[in-house]
Order: sequence, then C-alpha cells, then structure tokens
Amino acid sequence: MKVRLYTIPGSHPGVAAQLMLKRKGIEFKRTDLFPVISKLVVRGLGFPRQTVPAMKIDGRKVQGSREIARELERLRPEPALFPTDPELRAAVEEAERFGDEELQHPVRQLIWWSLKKDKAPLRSFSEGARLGIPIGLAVRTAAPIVALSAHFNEASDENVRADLAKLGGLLQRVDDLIAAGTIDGEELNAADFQIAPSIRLAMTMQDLRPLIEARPAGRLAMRVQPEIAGEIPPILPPAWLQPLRSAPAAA
Ligand SMILES: N[C@@H](CCC(=O)N[C@@H](CS)C(=O)NCC(=O)O)C(=O)O
Repeated sequence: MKVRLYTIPGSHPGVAAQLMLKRKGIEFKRTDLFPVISKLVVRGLGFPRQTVPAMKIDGRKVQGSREIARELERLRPEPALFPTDPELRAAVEEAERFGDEELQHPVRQLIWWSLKKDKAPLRSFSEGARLGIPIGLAVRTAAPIVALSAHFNEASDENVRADLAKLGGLLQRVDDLIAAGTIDGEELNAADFQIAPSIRLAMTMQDLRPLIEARPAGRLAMRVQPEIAGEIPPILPPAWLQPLRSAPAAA
C-alpha cells in the first residue's frame, strides 16, 4: 500500500490523520505544505476541496479527517477505530462530529490570531516540518501567509473573544464524553483521535495550558499526543480569559 499524507505543520486534523495511520500500523509518507499555498497544492493534486489532511492511497484520493478515519477502517479493520455495537458507534461518531465541526475551528482561530500578533512562535511550530526550504527562511517570509491565514479563518478579535467565551463549554463537553466512556477508554477510537489534537494544540498556548491540563480533557490530550511542536507565550488579553477562568472545571 502506497500512502502519502498532505498536511500543514501544526494542523490538528493533520495530526489526527497521522495518529490514526500509526494506530493502524500503516506506513506513510508525509508532505508538509505552507498554509494558504496548501489550498492551491491540494486542489492542483485533484482533491475536491482545499483543506488538509488529504491523503493519496495507491493513487486514490481521500480528504478530510473523518473521511480518512473511515477509509483507514475499511482498509485495515483491526485495531478498530469504531465500535461494532451500533449504539456505541453512533455515540463515537457524534463525538467525532463534535470534534470536527465544533471544537477544531475555535482552536484554529486562537492559534492564527496569536501568530498574527507575534510571529516568533512560528519557528517552534515548524520544528520537524519538511517544508522544502530552511525553517529560518520560511519563518522570516511568513508574515503574509500568517496574515492571510488569520483572514481566511476569520481570526478577528471579536471571534477569538467569543471562542474563549465558549471554550469552557467545549472543554466541559469533552470532560462529559470522557465521563460517559465514549472517549478515553482502554482502546482509543476515532473520536479520541479527532478531539485530543485540538485540545493539545490549545495547550500550546501558555495562556490556556494551566486552565486545561488538570481537566480530564487535558489528560486525554496528553495521553493521545504527548509530544507536540509549538509553544505560544502569554498573549491573550486577561479580560478575554475571564469567562474560562470562572467556568467550573470538572474534577
Ligand atoms: N474539518 C476538516 C477541515 C480541515 C481544515 O480546515 N484544515 C485546515 C488546516 S487545520 C486547512 O487545510 N486550512 C487551509 C489553510 O490554512 O490554508 C477536517 O477535519 O479535515
């Protein structure tokens, strides 16, 4: 089987795809793309949409973290990413949908907003990336890419402040999924691989890590993805963090 994964350094759904490939024991090659330019490359390669992760398997194209999970399950059913019991599977699929449609994007906006304010942490996110040019050069020339990424992802002050206001609720939902046994079970499932990289990416922000790491969601993130490239020193206005600080954290 010949597998190539197209991703962007730091991309949380890109990490989800890599973790699932590893879980399945499927060898793969990875192409790291620059954000924004990735849109053109991915379309140029013939994928129907312009996002990563995108994967070629023996020439076939599969795009999107949830589609990739299903294709990997089809290709190599064991170890399973989805439970066989229909009710349990529905719960995992709903948790996975939540991770993709509700949790991914606020985290994406927080990261791009922060990088737009301070580009210095970009180097840390590029650690281990194979971008085809020296990291130093990539970082020095990244300003327009960061500005465009922040723009395309609508990472405005207003949206990021709203993201922070709802982050406590999103984390609570993850804690609840853990308490219900839908995720963080003995064997990790597709929802674990979808959700944990978003939480782990949020934890690269020093403003957020202390508010997340002691929660079940934070512990899950560390279990699923102990290592991560990227570190963002404090940058968020304290007033924006207030709703998250005052949200009751689960034990
Ligand atoms: N929710 C989808 C979409 C993924 C998505 O939006 N990926 C971002 C990177 S995290 C992307 O490709 N953005 C294009 C860009 O930044 O230029 C998935 O899980 O596959």
